[in-house]
Amino acid sequence: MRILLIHPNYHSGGAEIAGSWPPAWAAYLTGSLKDAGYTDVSFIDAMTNDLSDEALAQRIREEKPDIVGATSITPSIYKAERALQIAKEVVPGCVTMLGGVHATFMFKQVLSEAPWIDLIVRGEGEEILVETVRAIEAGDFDRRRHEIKGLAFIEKGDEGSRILSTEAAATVKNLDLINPDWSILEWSKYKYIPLNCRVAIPNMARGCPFTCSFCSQWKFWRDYRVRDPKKVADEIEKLYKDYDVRFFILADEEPTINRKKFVQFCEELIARGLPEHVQWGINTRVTDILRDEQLLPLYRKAGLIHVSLGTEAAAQLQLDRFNKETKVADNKRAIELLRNAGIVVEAQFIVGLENETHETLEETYRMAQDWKPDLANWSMYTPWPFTELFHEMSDKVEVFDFEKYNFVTPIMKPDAMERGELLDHVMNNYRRFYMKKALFSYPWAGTGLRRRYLLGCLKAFLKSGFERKFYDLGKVGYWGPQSKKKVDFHFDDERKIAAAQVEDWEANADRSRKSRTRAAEIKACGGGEEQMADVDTARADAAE
Ligand code: B12
Ligand code: SF4
Repeated sequence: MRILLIHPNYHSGGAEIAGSWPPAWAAYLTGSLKDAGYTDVSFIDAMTNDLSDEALAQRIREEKPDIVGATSITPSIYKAERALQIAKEVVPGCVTMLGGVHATFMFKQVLSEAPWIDLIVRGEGEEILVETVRAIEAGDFDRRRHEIKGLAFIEKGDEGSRILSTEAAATVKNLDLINPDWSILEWSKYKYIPLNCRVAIPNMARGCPFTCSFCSQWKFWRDYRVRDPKKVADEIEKLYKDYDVRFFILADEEPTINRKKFVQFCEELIARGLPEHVQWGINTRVTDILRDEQLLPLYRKAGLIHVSLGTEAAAQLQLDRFNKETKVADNKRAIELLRNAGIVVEAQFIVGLENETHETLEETYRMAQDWKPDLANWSMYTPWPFTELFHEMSDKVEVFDFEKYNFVTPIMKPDAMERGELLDHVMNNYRRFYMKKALFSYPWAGTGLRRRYLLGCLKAFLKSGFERKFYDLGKVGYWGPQSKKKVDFHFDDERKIAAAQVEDWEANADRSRKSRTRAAEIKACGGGEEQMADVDTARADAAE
């Protein structure tokens, strides 16, 4: 079996400004395939190599694959669909499959708009993929596909075609059994601009026990699982020794909730002397930082240099609407603690909901000044169609061109302003924030690594600004405040939610209404709280 994996060539002017990043999914899936005996695996990173459709077609033709798999997040979906269409065109007999968060939740949409995709893998890919490849190899996939959990596909029958999905597969229970194969990546291509070195994205924990209303990740990974910290340290050591990786971010949503394991991980890195060579970053929650005040020096000693905090909003009402379970005052304190520990801290704001005004945008800027993070980010609220918040406000979502669902394009139009004005105010926040940092903060941040890191971040910002890639400003034609009325986000109005997808949502809403009624009935007849899924229990499990 020749298996080819493709990372689609999608770009947007957000996180990419910090460099070119290696696709972890390809390493994790290749590792599982190889462990199962499928060693003929190759990988095309069309994104990093910026491959045109023609160049991609040529590469696929050369590979002559039996199976082609691509990944998808919401904004890369059309590029992923197209990559698989190209695969079918140049190698008509190959099996095409798609995985990733967007395909997982939107399989009805995807199979409606891209019927050339043979199957969708829903959820974590490692185990489902191996089972599927075995069935394809045995030649009985058409029969077995109904039995393999975690798939979706089009079934053609006498009465037409319909989209079917099998039962959801279980999550990978023992993450330590996955041996990612990092050798599948072309390492010379991956560079982290702030430290001018190679970068990797290993995974220590999967899942998040919180349930923020704007976020899809807790739904995707479901239960929280964490790897043996020693094994993660082995992996970091290998990445450093074999591939000269000197910076990594943990791919995790919530790496610190299990404090014991996180501390063990840090101690393991220190014991191996890795922090002398390798620095790293995480995304985490404000509440964990407050909890770990005393441990922050240890985290720094282990090489943790960058913490991105989901501070999200300047107003408590908005935090509550996001179901964030934090307080505005907590944000300021967490930032202060991280800075005192010598860790670079980044505050993330989500802006651009329907109730955004110039005053609320200004408030986020004032908060950024007051809290004093080293870096600040204003992400445009993006209504992932599989989140609570999307369904709550779906009558206000007008744009279904998923390619623009990327944190940098204003998908929602605030009631009080045009999208161009929103972009302009956000740019104004960035200009003022980073101008002050460049003049009065970064150059004077001591002489060590912290200063070098901050100046490196500034360089990445300036580079993307100069190339007009930041927030896709070049693409949308933004040239400063004078152009705010003329920017064009090039939304494709033809893109709509497919009928099959709408039916699926309606059926789900109906199911959850019924299950709520059932739960209420059980409670009313004395069943008690413990009969219902409990987020707090999940959190306690995660923290163990
Ligand atoms: C690292 C990262 C990046 C890196 C990308 C590195 C790379 N080249 O892959 C950088 C920093 C560049 C980046 C950029 C962006 N990112 Co990003 N990123 C992440 C992050 C933190 C980790 C991704 C990861 O590696 N996870 C670990 C791997 C193992 O998981 P996975 O990719 O989901 O793969 C598993 C399954 O999905 C499945 N699977 C996936 N693909 C396939 C394919 C097949 C064939 C099969 C069988 C299975 C399968 O199996 C895998 C193993 O179980 C996630 C959040 C998260 N924790 O996942 C956000 C995340 C993926 N990013 C997101 C976004 C929006 C973006 C940007 C658009 C933001 C921006 N404007 O900058 C850009 C888009 C970049 C691009 N051109 O594609 C969103 C996507 C949300 C959504 N609903 O689509 C996420 C989920 C963050 C969030 N909080 O919402 N990102
Ligand atoms: S804490 Fe982060 S990953 Fe978890 S649900 Fe909230 S936003 Fe998503």
